[in-house]
Amino acid sequence: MEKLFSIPLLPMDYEKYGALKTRRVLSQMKGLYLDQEAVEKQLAIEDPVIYEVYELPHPNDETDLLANITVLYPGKIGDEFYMTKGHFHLEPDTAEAVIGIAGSGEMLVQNREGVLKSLAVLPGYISYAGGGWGHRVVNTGTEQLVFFAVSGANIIHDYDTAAKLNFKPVMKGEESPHEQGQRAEGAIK
Ligand code: M6P
Ligand code: ZN
Repeated sequence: MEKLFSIPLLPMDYEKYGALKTRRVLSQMKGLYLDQEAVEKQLAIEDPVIYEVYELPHPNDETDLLANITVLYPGKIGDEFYMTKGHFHLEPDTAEAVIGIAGSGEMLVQNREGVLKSLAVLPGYISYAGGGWGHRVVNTGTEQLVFFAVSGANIIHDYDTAAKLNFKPVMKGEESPHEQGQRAEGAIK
């Protein structure tokens, strides 16, 4: 494959360019929500799509980049906003950068010692999580949250560590790490 491509971020017709679409529904991630009663109540009605990931075509080679666009739907399970599963990168534990395209949300980042911070996911923002920071994106708005994420092409997603740390889900009406002054904004530390 030629290691060259150029794709418009909008409109969201990435499949036309060979992107692989993966759909994540609530039943595939139900253990991650704190309010299990709300999960069961929702599943008894329907199993909603929480997010879709479009993986742009890339060679799975250590010299390349994994470039994904995620569409995270607005909504809540009980008081907890819709969110991605969240993961760490196993070796090579490389960084990930997220660029907001539409909507509003947060990237919660947590290291293996459990320190939790939050980065903005908004149009015009780039948020960078260095190696060692597990990450989960939460849609705190009322529109679709669309973001572009890029990391090393040969990363291995580690969902188990993230599930054990159980990134704190962000709840409506509750102070997020943003408001608690833990927002890692601006300076590169
Ligand atoms: C972003 C990237 C991907 C990830 C996706 C969904 O696009 O971080 O690597 O797969 O979000 O996140 P998760 O895999 O944690 O559900
Ligand atoms: Zn990642």
